[in-house]
Amino acid sequence: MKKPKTLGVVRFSISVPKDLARQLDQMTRQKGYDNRSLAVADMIRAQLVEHWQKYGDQQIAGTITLVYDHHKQHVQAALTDIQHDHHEVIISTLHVHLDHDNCLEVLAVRGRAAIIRQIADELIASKGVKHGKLTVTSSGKDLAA
Ligand code: NI
Repeated sequence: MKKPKTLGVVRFSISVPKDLARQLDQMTRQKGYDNRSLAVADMIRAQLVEHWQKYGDQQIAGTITLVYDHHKQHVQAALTDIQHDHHEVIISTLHVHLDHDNCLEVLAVRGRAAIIRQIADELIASKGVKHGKLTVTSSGKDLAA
């Protein structure tokens, strides 16, 4: 196993209510972290990814999930048009025929946060799309391990 890096580590103390600390320790154990610091570091990373998604324009990666009825007029053509317009950001797609009417499409995306939000909004707002969701993660480049 890789030795944990100690170089470049910053140690700081925070004060939280006793019950909150107890709940943190409980979650740390339940999630299988070796210690509180590892759990808190992951929580910080999760918050950073969420923050960048909302406010920043970092390179992010993620998935756009869509459910639509392919019988609805033009929905498939409209979705394909949008995907071709952004082929440099949409790096992979998965299409599943859920049943006779419904399709599930999952698009893997990577690019600037603002562009990805815009593409997701456009796809989700397309006529015929019943449900859509953008899930964002980090491209890994800006996030310290
Ligand atoms: Ni289908």
